Amino acid sequence: MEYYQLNHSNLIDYLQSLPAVQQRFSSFDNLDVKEINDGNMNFAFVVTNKQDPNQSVFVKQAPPYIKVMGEQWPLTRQRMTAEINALHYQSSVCPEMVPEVYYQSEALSVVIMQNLSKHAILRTELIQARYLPRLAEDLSTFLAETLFYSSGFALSSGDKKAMVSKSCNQDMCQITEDFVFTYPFEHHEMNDYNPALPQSVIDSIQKNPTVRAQVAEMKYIFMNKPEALLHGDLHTGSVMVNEQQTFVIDPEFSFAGPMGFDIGALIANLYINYFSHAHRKSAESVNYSQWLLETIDQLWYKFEEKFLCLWSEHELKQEQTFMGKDLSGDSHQTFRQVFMQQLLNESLGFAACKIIRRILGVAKVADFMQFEDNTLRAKLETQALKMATTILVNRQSFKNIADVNKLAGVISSETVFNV
Ligand code: SR1
Ligand code: MG
Repeated sequence: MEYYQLNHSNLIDYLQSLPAVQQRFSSFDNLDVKEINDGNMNFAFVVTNKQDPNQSVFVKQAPPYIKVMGEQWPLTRQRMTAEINALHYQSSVCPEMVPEVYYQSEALSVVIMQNLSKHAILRTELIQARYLPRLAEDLSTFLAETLFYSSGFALSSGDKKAMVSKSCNQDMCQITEDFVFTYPFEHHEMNDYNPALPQSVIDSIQKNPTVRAQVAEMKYIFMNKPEALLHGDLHTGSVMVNEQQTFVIDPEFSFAGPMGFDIGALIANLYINYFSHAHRKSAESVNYSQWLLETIDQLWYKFEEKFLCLWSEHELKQEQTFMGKDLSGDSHQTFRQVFMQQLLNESLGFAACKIIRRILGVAKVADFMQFEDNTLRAKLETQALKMATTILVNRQSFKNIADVNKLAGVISSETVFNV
């Protein structure tokens, strides 16, 4: 089938032609089509049976350009192939946290899936200071399962290499290389600075050789360490939640990369949200800020525990170990500790780059943009930038996440500049 764009007038006929979708609706006579304008890159629709709102599907189509920019910003449709590949992989290892795919077409770059009508975007919930008791538990499970089972600890050498070559998502990786690791750190025309952010604060990053060298190191790791099949854009806008369930959506940036990139993305966005709450003095805000730090702590420790557990269980089952027979009795333990420490350091390095790009780069986040007072926003951005540069430059010396949380607490209580 040749590619064509789905829209309000052809979508229902298209859905009705698909047996996998036919069974989702008792009738096609009274369907409501609602375009969802949240995303920047793709077209998305929710189609609902007006007579029974429980019957609904979510339709996502990648056009051969960036949706919000228009046709003059071409982008291959490879991202939908990557998303379909990732959704299948993620649901094979962690089915309870990935929306069910009903139908996919690489020719039309379309995926039709479960509509998460009872869930909300995590970023929005965090901005509204909602407590989510399952968050750390669920996200640590998602990270541990998706990262472990696509790593060289779980896959045979041949399967791992096949996974890497199948998961090249060149165009989206290029976007990340430019918009996360390059433009925010130079004076690029695409950057967008809060007018109230002092130039000295911007210069303390862009003109700081130590920071620039560390960012270059993170970019190099991003480009050269195909450790596992990543989600690739795991910020809090890629997670949907309610009090009972957590879903991870939107893996169009998926590729074989360093594990710390996914972990760091979540940590970064939780710290960004932390700085958006921690300046408030009410008891509710103090408690919520504390909950955010506990969530970050739990996310890392639960991830570490689950990842190590999957690793030992796998080796017991296979009766084969990654590093061969342990002659001294503690070589495995030593390697695992070194591995997890290195992963924590890389996660912190990536988290730092992700925080900085959301402040100096073009792609902003509502956690900070909700503040109409630019001076207040600049104060919070300055705190977050200080946090990011400190963890970036000292990432090797953090031995646990509790010390990173302590740093966040200290920075959020400092006066960063006179406002
Ligand atoms: C132009 S950069 C757009 C950003 O949005 C996506 O969510 C990715 O994070 C990407 O870097
Ligand atoms: Mg996205």
